[in-house]
Amino acid sequence: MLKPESSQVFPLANQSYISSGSITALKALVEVALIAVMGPTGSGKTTFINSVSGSNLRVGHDLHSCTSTIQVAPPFQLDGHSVTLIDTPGFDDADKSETEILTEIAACLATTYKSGTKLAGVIYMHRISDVRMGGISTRNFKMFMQLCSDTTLKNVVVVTNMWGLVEPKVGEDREEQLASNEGFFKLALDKGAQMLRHDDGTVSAHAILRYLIGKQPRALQIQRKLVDEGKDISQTAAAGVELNREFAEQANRHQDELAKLREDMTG
Ligand SMILES: Nc1nc2c(ncn2[C@@H]2O[C@H](COP(=O)(O)OP(=O)(O)OP(=O)(O)O)[C@@H](O)[C@H]2O)c(=O)[nH]1
Ligand SMILES: [Mg+2]
Repeated sequence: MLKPESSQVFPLANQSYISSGSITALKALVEVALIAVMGPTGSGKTTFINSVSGSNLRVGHDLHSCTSTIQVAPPFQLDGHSVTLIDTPGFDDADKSETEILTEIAACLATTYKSGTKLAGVIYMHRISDVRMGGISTRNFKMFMQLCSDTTLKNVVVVTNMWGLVEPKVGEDREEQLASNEGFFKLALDKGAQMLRHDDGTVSAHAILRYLIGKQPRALQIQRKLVDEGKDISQTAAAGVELNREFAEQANRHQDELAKLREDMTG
């Protein structure tokens, strides 16, 4: 009677039977979830990332912006997913212009998309302790919205944090205003974005991440424009808003200088 070769009967027991292709396939069984965290400077993006990923990225405790370049936290496991969080600088960074920040974020998003990884979602942090949704906050959110598109808003969570700094009733009233005012988050929520609370602990942070990792990963508008359509950053809607403003500011500065020159010449 023929004895079967042990390696044929138990092929996987033999190391040489596990090809590099199989290893890649096995690795793919662990779902990869890439999530970007955005929001104004000081809104708690890095603190949130450190609390769930166990990383030790630098957190700012003074008035100056802290995270000035994009940083990627080491991956961690959650519900069978390997979660990687991308920390971003706020568009209102103290040291860089909105155009510079936009270019950096866009380049990072384009690189990950080119490598075949779509975003499971995007978190937009907002401090519920903010007394006003002022010009800077509104502008930050507008820039953020330009990066997404209506179809990807389903993969967006507006996270309110710093609840411990406000009376619960005050926070709830603000949350209601933020959700119902078209100048704030209402339009995004109407199109599928979700608003969730984060209370400093990992329980709420995990709930937020679980909501996103269960979603079908999608490409953001800026990724499709830059990679699929081969456009330059200056040809995207996000850059359009920003560059128009910078040009307008430049024109105003030149007008002022011209007026001063005329005054000097006639006076
Ligand atoms: N009470 C409270 N404080 C927080 C929370 N999250 C962050 N902070 C504090 O807020 C400050 C700013 O936090 P960061 O995590 O550096 O904020 P950031 O959004 O990364 O800021 P930039 O890197 O400048 O864009 C720090 O002093 C944190 O300790 C929170 O959920 N509750
Ligand atoms: Mg930071």
